[in-house]
Amino acid sequence: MGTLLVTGGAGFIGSNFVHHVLEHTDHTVIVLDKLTYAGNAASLAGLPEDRVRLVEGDIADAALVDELFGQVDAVVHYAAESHNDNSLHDPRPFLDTNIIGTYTLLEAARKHDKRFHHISTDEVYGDLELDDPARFTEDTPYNPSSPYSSTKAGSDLLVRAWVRSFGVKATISNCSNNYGPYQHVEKFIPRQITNVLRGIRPKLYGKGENVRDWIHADDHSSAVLTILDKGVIGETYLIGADGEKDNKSVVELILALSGQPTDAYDHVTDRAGHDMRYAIDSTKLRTELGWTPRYQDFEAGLKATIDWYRENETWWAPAKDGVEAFYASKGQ
Ligand code: NAD
Ligand code: TDX
Repeated sequence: MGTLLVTGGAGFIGSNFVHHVLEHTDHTVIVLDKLTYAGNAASLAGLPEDRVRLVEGDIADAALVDELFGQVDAVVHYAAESHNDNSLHDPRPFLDTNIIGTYTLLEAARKHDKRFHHISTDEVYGDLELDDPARFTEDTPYNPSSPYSSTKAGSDLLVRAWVRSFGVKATISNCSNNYGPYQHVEKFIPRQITNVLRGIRPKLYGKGENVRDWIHADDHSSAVLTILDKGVIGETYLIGADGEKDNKSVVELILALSGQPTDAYDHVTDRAGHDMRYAIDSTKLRTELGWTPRYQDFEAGLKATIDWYRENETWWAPAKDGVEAFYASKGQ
């Protein structure tokens, strides 16, 4: 039992992790979150106040970070600028948070000698061809495509350097695309679900052939707890649940599960530099640390996610119009 500092714990995956930790462990949690457009204190509503404290602040604020590292046993670092489309529009915040923010945390981990787990993405490996049987492994060379993924790649390399040069007790995980509750409506699955709920046609970039390897956010959380518990310092673990789907199939499934005709969507302008396919081989995590995902049925997980958005309109509605106006300005 101990206290975890969770950066970005008011975001999508971070808040799912906080819920998971409260349910499955005795840890207490301090969330450090800047509450950017992507952070939402409401994602932590209802959790016991004696076990979760939200501190509003920036991971690049060295004095605040230093103070908080003195109060915890370990740190799990989710905070990031996370959306590829935003990084194509305005890359600067991605450098500030993903690079300088991670650097600031690593310096505190070094000073306080605290266990540090860095959350990253499969996008650092670039993309795969549709007809390539290969999947990403921990040995795949880094080859990021977007300003977002290149700053995540940079942050991973900083972590590796701080382990090797300064002996920081860090691990890294690179996970595939997450879905589940509390995901911002700018992202693919919640955008299409809330479009259907609002009577707007879903928007598919390009032909919709691009493949993503979907994992439920709760499975990502259990994998991170496993790595915190049993991971070897200095190691990287890929997290994935064998959930490859092309975007067109996902839109069609959302429409079918919502009782709509499966062709009731629009093709819109493609994303610049759009990665074709991501696919994770998570053998190392499964065999060396004994992790397995719980959500094997994508259709059931997607249906539960659609139900969550239907029942939680007050959570997502304030962001919806602004997001759609932004996309409309880009023909998307
Ligand atoms: P998100 O955008 O939903 O949440 C990010 C959170 O970080 C928000 O609460 C935001 O307020 C906070 N934040 C941003 N800048 C900050 C700063 N300077 N200081 C403190 N807090 C700040 O993102 P997400 O989808 O939950 O992603 C979380 C992490 O998981 C990221 O590191 C991302 O790279 C990684 N990841 C995401 C996915 C995915 O499918 N979404 C997949 C693999 C890895
Ligand atoms: O309206 C849309 N239509 C569409 O076809 C949107 C928003 C997206 N797409 C496509 C683009 C991608 O091929 O859907 C796919 C998924 O898009 P996003 O939800 O933006 O995710 P992606 O770019 O794959 O990145 C996500 O997974 C890896 C997260 O946003 C990252 O933070 C994570 O690192």
